[in-house]
Amino acid sequence: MSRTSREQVNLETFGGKRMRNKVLLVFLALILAVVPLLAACPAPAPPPPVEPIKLTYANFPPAPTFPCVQMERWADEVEARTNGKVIIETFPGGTLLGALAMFDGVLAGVADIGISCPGYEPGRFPVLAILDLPVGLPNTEVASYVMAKLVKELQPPSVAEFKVLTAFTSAPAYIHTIDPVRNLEDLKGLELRATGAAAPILEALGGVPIAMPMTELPEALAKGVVKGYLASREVLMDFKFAEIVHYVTDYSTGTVAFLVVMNKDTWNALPADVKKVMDDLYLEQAVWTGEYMDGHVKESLKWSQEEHGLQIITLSPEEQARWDALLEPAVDKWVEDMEAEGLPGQEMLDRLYELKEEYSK
Ligand code: DTR
Repeated sequence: MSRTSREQVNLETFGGKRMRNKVLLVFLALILAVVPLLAACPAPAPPPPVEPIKLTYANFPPAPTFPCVQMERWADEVEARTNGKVIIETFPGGTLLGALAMFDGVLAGVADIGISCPGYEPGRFPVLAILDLPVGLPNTEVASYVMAKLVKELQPPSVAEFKVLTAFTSAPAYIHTIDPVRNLEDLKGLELRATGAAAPILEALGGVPIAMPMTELPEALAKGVVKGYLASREVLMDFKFAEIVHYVTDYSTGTVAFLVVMNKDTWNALPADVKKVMDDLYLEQAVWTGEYMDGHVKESLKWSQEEHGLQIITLSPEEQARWDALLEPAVDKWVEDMEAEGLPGQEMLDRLYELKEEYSK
């Protein structure tokens, strides 16, 4: 190859470099021109927001009471565990449905979810009355565990038209009175509010039961329609009953069952993952409520004693034996009633005692 031709070659190479630089410059200019244009373009539209599933939850007593406290906890848990896919609108204080309209209201779809005491409607939930019997459930946590397990295992026909979301009990009920009740003689003929299974219990002890939901008790006490009541001891503080009743007789007459139900059509329309969240909460919520309630009863007793001089009357062992003897037939009667209906009353009762042992261990 001659010198000239080599230079030629070099010149060509140089010329090629210049050309490439030009292309690069044009390319850069293009990018600089296009980027601001791209930035100005609207981003692709996000997918339309998925509307959360809104469910209504009706409750009958005022917001600070334990049925409502547990409702708010359940609602928060469902909202958190479904990442906001479900929103629960809560209605405390009978603002959507009152105690006696609750179960039918949920069936009719007035509320998606509702809570009440089966015992408020005598005869409607005969199997569940087992939880209202004086069967010696020591505290709310144990009683609520037993209740939730029994409802699941027994599947009583009376609850088949609902989806049961959870089931628990109130704390054990005691006799609260304006005048002291130290023995059966003091109780004889005394008119006290007692509802559901508590009514025959009070009758067996010689008192006169007057039935009404908890929400009607403040007025009945204030007007002197009743001289006290059978109920769990947290209401001394939550309903300020300690301002009127000054004595609690230290004898547990049993718990009161609560049922939280959902309208079946609402349930069937829920996505599987939401159903799972609610099913997973079934037993957990019952035990949570029991623990909360037991702590709250202690607080209520302390407040009532310190602020209102509440006195707790202890029965002598002989007196207690007299009361126990009178209440034994109430349990036997429930078993007989079940057997008469062709239901395994004794087996159900045995299972209750088994579950009580199982959880107490
Ligand atoms: N013991 C049942 C149920 C009950 C207990 N505490 C509360 C508070 C608010 C409403 C009902 C209840 C009863 O006596 O009605």
